[in-house]
Amino acid sequence: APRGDELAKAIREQQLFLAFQPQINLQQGTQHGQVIGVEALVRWQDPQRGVLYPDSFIPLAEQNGLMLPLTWSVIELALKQQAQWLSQGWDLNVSINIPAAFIQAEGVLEAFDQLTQEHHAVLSKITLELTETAGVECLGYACYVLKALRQRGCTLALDDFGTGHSSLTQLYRLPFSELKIDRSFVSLIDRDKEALVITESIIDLGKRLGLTVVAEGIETQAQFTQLVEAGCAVGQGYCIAHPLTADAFNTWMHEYS
Ligand code: G
Ligand code: G
Ligand code: MN
Ligand code: NA
Repeated sequence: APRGDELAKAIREQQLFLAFQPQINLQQGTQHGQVIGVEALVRWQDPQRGVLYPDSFIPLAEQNGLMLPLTWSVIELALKQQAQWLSQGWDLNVSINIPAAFIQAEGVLEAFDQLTQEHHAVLSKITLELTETAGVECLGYACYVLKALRQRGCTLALDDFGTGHSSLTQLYRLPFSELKIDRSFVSLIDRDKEALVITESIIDLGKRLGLTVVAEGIETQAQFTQLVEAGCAVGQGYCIAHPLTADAFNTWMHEYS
């Protein structure tokens, strides 16, 4: 297994890269609905081990105090990629996974502004998918930062909704405009009546609160259809596309329409 010092070196030497999973408009009712954007998912190109996935190094980053540099690296890659797509005429939203504690780090806004300018990114097409928000009060500095990011045009999404760390309380306390239904519900809706009822209720709740509801982990045609019928706005998952490297995403986009 990789060690903390190896991960620190990997971050410094820019061995992290992003995979992009397309997110499409579900309300056109076809698996070829409009591509709204992508979720950026971090990977580590290790010279010895090959490509490593977040489950094998995010916990390591947490244990070694590396979440801050890792997250900055991801943000910079995501902003660069968004600007690159914009320059080729693709007006895509890019969603980035952000551990909520990150928002409380000193100088977040200044660093965001600096990176945005440097890479000519457009924050109105950036979504911050916040996870582990339980420790974040919408008070003081964290709330100020979230509101300032919203003012700059960022969309704030509550990720993994419905699981232990992502609850109604969080939805109520923080200024979200998007809600992501956790894969653990979506993966069951074609087999389990209760999972379907819960998912439909989350979609209703989100709509009534004026939130954009996004379903992740859509794997089957049946799941897709049930989400469309329940009125879910946006979806991603293997039945639409796997997470893709930037090159593979390019090819996929050209073949998709
Ligand atoms: O890409 P994959 O399905 O292997 O991701 C596994 C987990 O790692 C998911 O829960 C995902 O949210 C998380 N993850 C993926 N990319 C990032 C990232 O850039 N930052 C953080 N903090 N988590 C990520
Ligand atoms: O927790 P988060 O939503 O960030 O997790 C996204 C992760 O889920 C990505 O790492 C991605 O590889 C994975 N993923 C994406 N689509 C599917 C899917 O349809 N099924 C499963 N099992 N995993 C998926
Ligand atoms: Mn996510
Ligand atoms: Na999730």
